[in-house]
Amino acid sequence: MRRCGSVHRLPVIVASIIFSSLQRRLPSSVLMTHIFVYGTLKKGQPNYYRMFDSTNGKAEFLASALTTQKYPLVIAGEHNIPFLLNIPGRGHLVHGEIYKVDEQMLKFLDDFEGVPAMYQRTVVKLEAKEAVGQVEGGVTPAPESIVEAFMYSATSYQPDWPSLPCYERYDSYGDHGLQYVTREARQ
Ligand code: PCA
Repeated sequence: MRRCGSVHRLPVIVASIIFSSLQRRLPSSVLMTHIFVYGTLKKGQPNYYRMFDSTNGKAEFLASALTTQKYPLVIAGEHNIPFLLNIPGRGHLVHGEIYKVDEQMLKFLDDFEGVPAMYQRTVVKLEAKEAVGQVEGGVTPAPESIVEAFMYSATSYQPDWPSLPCYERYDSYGDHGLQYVTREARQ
């Protein structure tokens, strides 16, 4: 009787043990991801602090940026939530910020943004603006360079959302009077 099945599996098992122990040793910079935020996660906006709560993970500002295509950025629903609608060519070039985040922060943000029910994490092409020079553990994109990052766009939307006023730069405290209702303030 041949029992070579288990013999052949042995190198695979050994390799996967070595690989998983190596993975645990990889510096977190290897698992960093770029994310473009355009709404309440931006500097000065109501959820910004969540990106700098170390219990959520790690985030580093890299650069301000502008989408290379127009999108409608609307404020919708009873809680005045900003949503970028995945309808390229409508609305404005949208201003936001690129951050480098670790895996833990990415998981936190996916959860916080209600992926996939409320937002979906999609890839967007951006033009980097003012860079802040060298940052810890990485290099900022050169001004005017084209970079890609993840962003949270609306998973789906109500039929009237595309005809809502749209903004090129989100500000919860803007003239529109549609201040974001924080999670804590919701009934
Ligand atoms: N949070 C994400 C998507 C919209 C929002 O309020 C962001 O700031 O990009």
